[in-house]
Amino acid sequence: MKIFYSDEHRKHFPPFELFDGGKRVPYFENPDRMDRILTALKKTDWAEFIEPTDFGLDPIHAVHDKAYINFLASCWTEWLDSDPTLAEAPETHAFLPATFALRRTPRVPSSLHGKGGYYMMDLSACIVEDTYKASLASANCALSAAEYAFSNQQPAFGLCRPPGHHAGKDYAGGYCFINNASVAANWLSLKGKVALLDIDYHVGNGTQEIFYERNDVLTISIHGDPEFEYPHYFGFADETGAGAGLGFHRNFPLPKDTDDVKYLSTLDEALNMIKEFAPEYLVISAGMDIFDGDPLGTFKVTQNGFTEIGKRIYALDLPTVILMEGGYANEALGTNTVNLLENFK
Ligand code: SP5
Ligand code: ZN
Repeated sequence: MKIFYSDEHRKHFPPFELFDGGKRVPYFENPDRMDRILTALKKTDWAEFIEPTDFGLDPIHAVHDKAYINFLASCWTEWLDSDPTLAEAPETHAFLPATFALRRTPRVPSSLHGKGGYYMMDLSACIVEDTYKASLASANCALSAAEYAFSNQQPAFGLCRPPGHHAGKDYAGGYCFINNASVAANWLSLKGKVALLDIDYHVGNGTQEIFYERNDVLTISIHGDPEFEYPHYFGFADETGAGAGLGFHRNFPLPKDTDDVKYLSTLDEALNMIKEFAPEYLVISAGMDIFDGDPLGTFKVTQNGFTEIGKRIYALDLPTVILMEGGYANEALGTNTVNLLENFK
């Protein structure tokens, strides 16, 4: 199986994030996650690693607001230039907003810190020197996998970091800056109908927003119920799309302790919707944080559960682009990823 991967992500390693209640903790979405997956994939006899191609900014601007992408590009240097005390130890800092544009005022602020609160949803999408570079490389992994799936009508895996599904048209959040899966799905939508299934433990709120009024890309997310889980404001069952997109979005919010049996029966429902939609391409936002023991999740999906999930998705028999999203039980990430992918080898 072709695996699109770039080492560019390594320097995106913020020294901390702010957790529930403002607790300062080490950054959960760390480069070690990729190392665990790389090690496990290299032990198989079917993983073939390929550097992504550079698709430029057009396919990213097709999904994201240009001014937001400009903010990502310039935020770090603008911040450093504005505050000489940062230069003494820049690696100990990460840019986060101290104010938030509550319920989205329409005016885009002109100041850096105003923009921070306008373009960021939470305190986990910390920006450091190479965040933008890493995010572009991650999006290129997704686009390269999509192009491979299109040209060869074969599955491909984008080992993307940072992840993408929480990033909206004009905001970062939840470790995500560019919505890799949406960029890939939008690129594929020019070739044919696309279904995008998000199995990350957290709702793919960015993806939901980006395609909410479209009927050419069916989006489905299975996740921890926002009644109790991050990101709290999206992912409810009654959000089903709007305008032309009405009926083309579906959320499956699930309770704590969801196990293999419950998860797989929900997955079957989602897969049936996809069959009925009859897409030409399938994109999977593959988060591993549904795993029993993930520090950011509450589900109880087992390592065999991942094999079974992969098997059922594979049975749809579609050119499938699988893209890495979350997953923070680092010791288990390699096995879980291999288990999901080996069905497609
Ligand atoms: C891509 C992805 O999986 N992003 C997830 C971002 C989650 N950030 C939320 C932080 C809130 C954590 N609450 C954890 C409670 C642990 N007991
Ligand atoms: Zn997640």
